[in-house]
Amino acid sequence: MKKKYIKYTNFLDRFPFIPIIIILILSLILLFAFKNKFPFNFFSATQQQEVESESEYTVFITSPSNNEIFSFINKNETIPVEIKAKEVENLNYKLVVLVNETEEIKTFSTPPYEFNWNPNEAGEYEITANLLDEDDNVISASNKVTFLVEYEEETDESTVISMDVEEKKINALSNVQYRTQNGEPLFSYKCYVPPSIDGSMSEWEFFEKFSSFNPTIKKENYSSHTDVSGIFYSCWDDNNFYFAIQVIDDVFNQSFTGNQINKGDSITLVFDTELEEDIQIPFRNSDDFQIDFSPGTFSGIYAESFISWPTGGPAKDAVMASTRLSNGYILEASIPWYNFVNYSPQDEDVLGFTVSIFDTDNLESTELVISSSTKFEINNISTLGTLVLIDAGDIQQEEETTEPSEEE
Ligand SMILES: [Ca+2]
Ligand SMILES: [Ca+2]
Ligand SMILES: [Ca+2]
Ligand SMILES: [Ca+2]
Repeated sequence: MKKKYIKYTNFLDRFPFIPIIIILILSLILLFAFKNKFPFNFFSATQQQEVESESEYTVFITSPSNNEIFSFINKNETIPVEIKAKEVENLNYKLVVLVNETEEIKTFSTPPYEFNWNPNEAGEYEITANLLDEDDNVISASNKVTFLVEYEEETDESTVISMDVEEKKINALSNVQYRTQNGEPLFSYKCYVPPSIDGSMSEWEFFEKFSSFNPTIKKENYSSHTDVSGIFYSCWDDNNFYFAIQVIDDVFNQSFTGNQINKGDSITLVFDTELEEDIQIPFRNSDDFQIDFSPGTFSGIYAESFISWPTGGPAKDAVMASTRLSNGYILEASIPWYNFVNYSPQDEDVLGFTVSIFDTDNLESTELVISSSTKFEINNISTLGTLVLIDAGDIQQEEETTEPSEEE
């Protein structure tokens, strides 16, 4: 038998790699078609995409970025808005920034087109910017940027020690005039055991915590709690006023001493020890005290205090300790009451009081101040908030015995 030979073998049999190449080319074409339709980040570097799209717009929002999530802890925090506009030659044009298409949040007539916007409510927002001519016709519209704002639940759980103490607080405030318009009063409990001034906050959990600081001086610079925020505790006994503050600050900058402390990262306490008598007087007198505190440099210069009103000089026999943290610092201090001339503390005393955190990051002097009162101005006593001294019994002792083990 003779086998039947196929004289000419199939073209593909001779070159078996050709179909593979065709498949590869087809898949590449498909990939590029898909990529143009769905320009996901994993197909190309994000950076490149942004540059490409920016060039398509005359007005382009560079901050916030699309799909950015802002996790805020207080209602003062803001969104940094930055817009780039090119070829705006007509001086009568204006740039209007809109949220959710209709709400105008800012109008610019000249660059730079930068500001901080306070959303004040959680939610998803869309921001756009329009370049308008004299007759409010839209000359150019920007890209649309969507972002999310969320607020962590603020847990300023004012430690209810007992109903008696709550009654004492109400009682202390019912008989006096104080500046309700400058914010809620702070309460300072009597300490039966003085806190150890060691730069550690461990013993302060028994005392009332304050963290709702408000931007006051240069407040237009306020953006977020990571720039500057704080947790403040205080207590008192017959000898001293004590406080501890944990400051969150992204850039630590303090190289000043003495009466220049406030130019760097620092704390300032202002007391008016005759609040009721002076309630109509905005300027400082001899019963008002401003004490500035520096945590030091953590490399050579120690923590220090400076009474910048009414005297000028370190607080006598004040003890301070500070600790550098990766995102800020702790300052703890005791100040003998004899620095407060003609004043000695009594249960249920109501004082004018504000604690302020001065923040300097990259400039030569103060960039922002946040305060416990809603307003604060150096020299203006009428901007002070309120501090109430309360003898709530030995709360340190009680807490230790009633809550033996909090952690499992
Ligand atoms: Ca301590
Ligand atoms: Ca800062
Ligand atoms: Ca006064
Ligand atoms: Ca700083």
